[in-house]
Amino acid sequence: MKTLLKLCLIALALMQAHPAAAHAVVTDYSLKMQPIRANQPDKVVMTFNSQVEIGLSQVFLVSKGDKHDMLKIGAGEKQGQLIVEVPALAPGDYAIKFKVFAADGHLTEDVIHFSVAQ
Ligand SMILES: [Cu+2]
Repeated sequence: MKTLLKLCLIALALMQAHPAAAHAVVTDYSLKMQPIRANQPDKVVMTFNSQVEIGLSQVFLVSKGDKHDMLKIGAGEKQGQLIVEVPALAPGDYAIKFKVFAADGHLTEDVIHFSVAQ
């Protein structure tokens, strides 16, 4: 299992070193301008520099205790835009962890940390 994990990490590192411009890198996300409001469902808009294969991509909400919940995602209005549906959250610290496939089939994995204010 550990070897497999190591191989995955190496593969991921190689993928990220790949110079193709089509790699999906997050260029903007709505949390920067619009924080999530407490105790009501909300949406996060993520913008990538390339088209994203929504069916192959996964977005998780990470909450206290390293709890992962898969979030519903959909296409945004613009190309490379992803709409993430966030359930009602209590105030606190969270993260959005995403594994996104670009149109060229390469995987990008990253984490965005955010807080929900009282
Ligand atoms: Cu690529």
